[in-house]
Amino acid sequence: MRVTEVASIARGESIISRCREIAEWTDVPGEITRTFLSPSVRGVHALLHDWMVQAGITVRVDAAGNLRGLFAGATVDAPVLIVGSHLDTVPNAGAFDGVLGVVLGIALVEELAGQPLPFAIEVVGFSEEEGVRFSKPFLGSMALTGTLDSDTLKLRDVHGMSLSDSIRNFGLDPAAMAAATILPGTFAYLEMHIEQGPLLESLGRPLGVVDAIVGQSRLFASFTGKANHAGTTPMRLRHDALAAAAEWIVAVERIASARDGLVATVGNIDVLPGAGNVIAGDVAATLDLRHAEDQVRYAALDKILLEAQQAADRRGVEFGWRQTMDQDAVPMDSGLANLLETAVRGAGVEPVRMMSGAGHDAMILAEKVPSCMMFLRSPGGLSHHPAEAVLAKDVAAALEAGMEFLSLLSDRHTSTKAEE
Ligand code: HGY
Ligand code: MN
Ligand code: MN
Repeated sequence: MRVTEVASIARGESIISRCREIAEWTDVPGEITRTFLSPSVRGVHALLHDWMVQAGITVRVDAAGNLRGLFAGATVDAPVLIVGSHLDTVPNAGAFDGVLGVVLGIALVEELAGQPLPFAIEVVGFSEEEGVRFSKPFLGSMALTGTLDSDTLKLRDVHGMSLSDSIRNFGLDPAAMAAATILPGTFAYLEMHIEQGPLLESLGRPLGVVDAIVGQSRLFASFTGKANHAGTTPMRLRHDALAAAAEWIVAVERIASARDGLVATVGNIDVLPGAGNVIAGDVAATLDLRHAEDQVRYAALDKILLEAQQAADRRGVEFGWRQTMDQDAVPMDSGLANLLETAVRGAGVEPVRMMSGAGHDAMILAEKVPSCMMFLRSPGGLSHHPAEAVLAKDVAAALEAGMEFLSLLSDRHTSTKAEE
C-alpha cells in the first residue's frame, strides 16, 4: 500500500509545521518547556484532538493524562496497534522529541482516508516520559502497563504537590487509573522518534530501526560538608562539599570515557549556601549513567559511587545517594524490528539497525506489548536543545515506511485469519 505521491516533501513539511505549532504551547515563554499535566498541555491536547477528530479518530484523556486516540479497525473485535510517543519535554527543548511520533501517528491514519485496517490504531500522546516534574520518567507509559502504583502517585514536585493532586488539578481522577491500561487485543507498539544522536547523519541515512534501548541508572548524590568563611578558613581546616563534588564529577567523566558505549552525565548541581565568599556546605547533584549491557553499567556505578565516597572522605565531607531509576536495557521485538526493516526498505530507504542511547516509552511498553522503534535522522546529532531539527524528506520517508509497515501488518493479519 505505497502511499500515493502524498508522502512528498510537502507532506513532511506539513508534519513538521504541526510539531512547531505544538511547540508554541510552553510553560516558559521564549522556550519549549512542557512538564507533566502543566497548563500548556491543555493547548497541546486541544490541537491534537482537532487533528485526530478530523482524521476519524475518537479521542479521550486517561487518568494519567495520556491522550488516547482510537481509529477503529474493520471489525469490533479487531486487535490494536499503538502508535505513539510523549508530549512532555525537557526544559528548553526542541520541537520534535516525542511530539513527532504522535503527529506521525495521526498522519498515518490520515493517509488511510477513513479506510479501516484489519486492526485498530491507537494513537497515544504520553503525558510524561522525561521525568522532569516528579523526577520519575515514563509516568504516562507506566499507566498503560499498569505499573503507575499508589507509591508513585504520592511523589511530590518541587512545590510539594503530589502526583495524584496534579492529576486532579487537571480535571482527571487518579482513582480511574485502572482504565488507563492498554486496550484488550493490543498486539504491537510502534514509536517513531528522532534519533537524538549523530549516527544516522554520519552514515548519510534517513531512517534507523532500533534493536535495543540501553539501560539507565539515575540517582541524586549529596555531599554534606561545612559552610564557613572563605577568607578566614585555612585550606587544611575545610570541609568543602563543592570541592568534593567537583573531584567526583571529573572522576565520573574519566570512568565513562574509559569504556566503549558507556555514558555518564552530571546534568544538574545545586550548591548551598551558594555565595562566592562562603565555602559550600551542601551540594546535591544528579547522575545519569547508561550502557547497552547491564553488567557494565552496574560495575561502572559501583566505581562511581566509590569515587564519590573517597572524594568526600578526603575532605571530611559526608556522601549520600538516592537512586531514582534502575532500568535494564530493553530489546525491541525482533519480529517487528525485521518487519519494520522490510517496511523501510519498501519505502526505498536502506535502514540502519542500531541501539538507542536515549530512553523511550517503548522500553516500558515492551514489558507488556511487542514493541519496535523507527528513528529519523537528527541533523547535527542535536537533541534536548532548541535547535533540534528533522528533515522534511526524512519525515516523508518515515511516513511512507510507516504506511508500508501497516500494509505488512495487514497482510500478516489477513493471512493469519485465512489459516484459522
Ligand atoms: O533521557 C532520555 O533518554 C530521553 O530523552 N527521555
Ligand atoms: Mn527526551
Ligand atoms: Mn523522547
